[in-house]
Amino acid sequence: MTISNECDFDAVVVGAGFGGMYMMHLLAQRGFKARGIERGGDVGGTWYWNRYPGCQCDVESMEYSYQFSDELQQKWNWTQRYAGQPEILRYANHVADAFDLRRRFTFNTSVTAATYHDDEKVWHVGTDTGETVTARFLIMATGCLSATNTPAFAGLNDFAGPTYHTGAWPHDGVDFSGQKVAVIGTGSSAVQSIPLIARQAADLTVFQRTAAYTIPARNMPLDPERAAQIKANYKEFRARGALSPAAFGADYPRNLDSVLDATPEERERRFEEYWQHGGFMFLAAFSDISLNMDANRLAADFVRGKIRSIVTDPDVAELLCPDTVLGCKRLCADNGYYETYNLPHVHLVDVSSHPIEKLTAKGIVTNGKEYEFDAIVFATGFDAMTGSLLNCNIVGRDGLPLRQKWAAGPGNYLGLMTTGFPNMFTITGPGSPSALANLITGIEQHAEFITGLIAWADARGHRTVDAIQEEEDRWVEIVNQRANFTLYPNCNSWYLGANVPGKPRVFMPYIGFPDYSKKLRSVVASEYEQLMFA
Ligand code: N01
Repeated sequence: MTISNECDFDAVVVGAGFGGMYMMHLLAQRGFKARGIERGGDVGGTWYWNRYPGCQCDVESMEYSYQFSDELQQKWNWTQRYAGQPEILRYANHVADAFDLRRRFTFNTSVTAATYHDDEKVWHVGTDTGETVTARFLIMATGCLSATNTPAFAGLNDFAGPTYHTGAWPHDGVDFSGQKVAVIGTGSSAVQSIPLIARQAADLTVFQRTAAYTIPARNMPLDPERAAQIKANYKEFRARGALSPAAFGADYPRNLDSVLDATPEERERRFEEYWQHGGFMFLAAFSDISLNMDANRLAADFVRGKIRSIVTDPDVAELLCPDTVLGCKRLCADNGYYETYNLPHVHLVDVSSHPIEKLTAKGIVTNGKEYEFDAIVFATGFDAMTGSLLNCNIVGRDGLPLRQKWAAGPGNYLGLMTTGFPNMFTITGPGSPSALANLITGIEQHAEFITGLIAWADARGHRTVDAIQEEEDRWVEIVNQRANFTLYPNCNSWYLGANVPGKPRVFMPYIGFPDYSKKLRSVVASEYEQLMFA
């Protein structure tokens, strides 16, 4: 590599999660001089921050792991079908040690500004420690779900007891024994943590605005024989995974038939089979659950039937039955979520028609009633996909802030580059399969694409690479057309930015990992003719 020495580094990588770590590994391997900056105290990203009880990955361990090193994937032994947060964090640390990555990052340091200087063709990256470093390339590996979202409730700071956000959980854990606890929210983080918080707390009240669909995860110790079988043909297993719509579920059949063509008996039998299998694959029981409203309603009816059969109080069961499109908000996977509401000390408060009015010193007020608590848990999610990028105050060519460019929604070519921000890349950015696919597979794909592109440009003496506005606009259109072909736009999900007041409503992830991969391969094969070099 020959990148100039006019700046401190060839590249700055922001984030030391799975994206930043692999990016750093590839840059180092190619001899690029790179510096990593990470807000947390160590590697792990999502798995460093989300330490709430019950936190586990909804993608099976044998698939939610790096594949770039066969030695790594052969040597590492997962213990569970779905790994929990502590095991995944151990894995991240193992990778950091095995590839000597930790020393390449500066921890406990946040990027506060990143400004492109067109005259030098260099990024100036400022941090909260007062340092500024310069680099030719800026690689944002800040994650899709990193910027926590706490609603601006009136009296937010008035509550006298401790408050916790699932996405920024204390490292030493929290002991809720003997306490009256509130959980606000019923998304994935709440669904995973509520059964465990209920085991500890003396009294637990869940504030639900939208009921979630959750399928039992059916987590269990990983069968060593199955692990050995996969390892014996790991490459083929990974290749099958990459051909799946969301880059996981390599060995599970995807049915091509319609729910609407099945007899009621066959429908029930198939739904039951997938319910028993557990987790996300429920959506693959028939081909049209995520595409056709009538098909979706039948699948949703099946899940509502399950809720009514599990939850003994019929009023609570009705409140827990979602009336939204199944899978439109991200499907959850649980370990005893609905069963938890059968416990006498667990209560459900519906805040759909009577929103939370305010927090007080003692607790939470809704519908004119004050509920008193010792502790409050915000399981209120994230400013997804764009929040962590915008928080870095990125300014591109001609002084254009990214926040201004994305005021009407994130324009991003391939989810990797945004016009006017030369030499800046977003790993699993908006416009890529990102959170609608196996994130580690998407991360590897992006890090390899970026490294290849930088090396290609460098070898030809190009100093900058930028996206082309027309290509970017067309790409945003494609991403939204693909979403409109499905039922995804039919709810207020974070995929659409609809969970954060004032955020533009634009569908952000690209649906369909195999088509996306094909597109990236064609861009490489055309020698990046859709990009602009200078
Ligand atoms: O956040 P969410 P999350 N008043 O946005 C409610 C990933 N993840 O942290 O639906 C009352 O899903 C909100 O209500 P509503 C995964 O991709 C992965 O649970 O907006 N309630 C909702 O119920 C997931 O999708 C794993 O009406 C309010 C909840 O808060 C993503 O992270 C595990 C409110 C937020 O749910 C986010 O999940 C966990 C208000 N003002 C998470 N504002 C893995 O398995 C918000 N809510 C890897």
